[in-house]
Amino acid sequence: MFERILVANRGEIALRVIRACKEMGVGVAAVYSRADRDAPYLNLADRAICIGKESSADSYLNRSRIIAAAEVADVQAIHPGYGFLSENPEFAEVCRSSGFEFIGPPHEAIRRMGLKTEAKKIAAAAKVACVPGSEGAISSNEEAAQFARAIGFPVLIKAAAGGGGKGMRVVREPSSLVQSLARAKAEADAAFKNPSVYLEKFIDQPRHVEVQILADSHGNIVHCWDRDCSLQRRHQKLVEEAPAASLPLKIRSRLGDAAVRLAKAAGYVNAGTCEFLVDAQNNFYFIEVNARIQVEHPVSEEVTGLDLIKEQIKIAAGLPLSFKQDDVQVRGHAIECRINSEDPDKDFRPSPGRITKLKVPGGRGVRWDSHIETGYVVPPYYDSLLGKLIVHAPTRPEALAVLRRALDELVIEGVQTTIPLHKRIARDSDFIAGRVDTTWVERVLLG
Ligand code: MV4
Repeated sequence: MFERILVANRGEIALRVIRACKEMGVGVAAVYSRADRDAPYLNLADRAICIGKESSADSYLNRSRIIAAAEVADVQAIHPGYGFLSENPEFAEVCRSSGFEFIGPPHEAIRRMGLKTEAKKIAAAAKVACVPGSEGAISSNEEAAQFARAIGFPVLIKAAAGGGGKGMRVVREPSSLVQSLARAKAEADAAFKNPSVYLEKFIDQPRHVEVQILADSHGNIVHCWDRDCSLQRRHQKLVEEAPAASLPLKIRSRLGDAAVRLAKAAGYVNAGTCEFLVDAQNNFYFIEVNARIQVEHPVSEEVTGLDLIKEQIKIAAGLPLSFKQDDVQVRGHAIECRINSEDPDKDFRPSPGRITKLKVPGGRGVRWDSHIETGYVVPPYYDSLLGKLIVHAPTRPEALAVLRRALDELVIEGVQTTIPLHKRIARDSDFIAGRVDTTWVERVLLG
């Protein structure tokens, strides 16, 4: 096992990794930007190293500063958390060529999964159902028209280097295809420095279901079942739950098997997620792989009993998985609410500032993953996640009851938060009945 690792991230996920290291007896060094110098979690690390000014570009995205910090702290491995450099293949490569293990997939796998067209080709070869569309990037207007005619309108143009909803464009009729294609390519080039786009049939009001996988460096791969992440606003997830309540076990088993086949075919190692769209008839279609640990990993931890961060560290250290697929069983139901410092009344505008009062919920079935405390100042430079409220109970109705009372206990003053929105969701009859999809928040709740 590693003697010491570096956490190349901030906020709640930095604290999450620090906690895992302490429990494992692994030393841990943290990095911080000038904006985070007073962050309380830094005191829980063995040491903390300043890597630059407030802006992400000068700190958490600065590869050479992070490598320099790893050298100073004399660590053997680097955990990237999520966001920032977590899915940057060049960073993963630089870590390894500088003599540090990257706690994540091999850089080749990150690069392949970063191109959605590549990921889909691997999925198709592994007999994983994909959304009908172009096999690979579109090379001409004629080719686009042919595919669109074959699959039928509406179609969706997606950026090959995109993901997470960035660079998507719906085309409703043949007459607007050529212009939409030109605009999508220009946008993709500007956003991702890659003009490549592909085409998919537009799935109407899908649910978003994803499968957590763990792969060790000895060829063992398991899935850790599914999460439903359909509750989103502008591609920002609000609520996630495990298992996917609306799906029968049969479909969930097939999803898990598909994710494992895909991970095998991709040469995937470490923790990852296969994302699927599920239509109203429970047909599922693979869309992309997230080559990192995700914000919502705790709901899978709660229902499986696994510690996914510890598993990531053990895998990176070369240890084989200590369990088999049959050992990964789902117990009960877990729900996570992302608590952001945003103002739902002002179009979810970020609401940075000082936390003047904090009361954290507790009791049976409640987990609070957060780096904040009373007096903490939420900086304006980074994403606005304050913490994650995770509940776990034997059944979904019981988990909802725990969630409602935990949200009522949670008090955050000094900044605006998404707590009132979560209180509405947790009492909404559609949500309680599981009658939601990826369009529900904007179409019904906020519509
Ligand atoms: C789609 C789709 C409908 N049809 N693909 C958005 C995020 C990215 N991961 C994929 N996304 C979508 N792809 C086809 N062929 C609808 C979405 C989508 C969505 C997906 C997951 C979660 C929330 C979403 C919100 C709007 C659209």
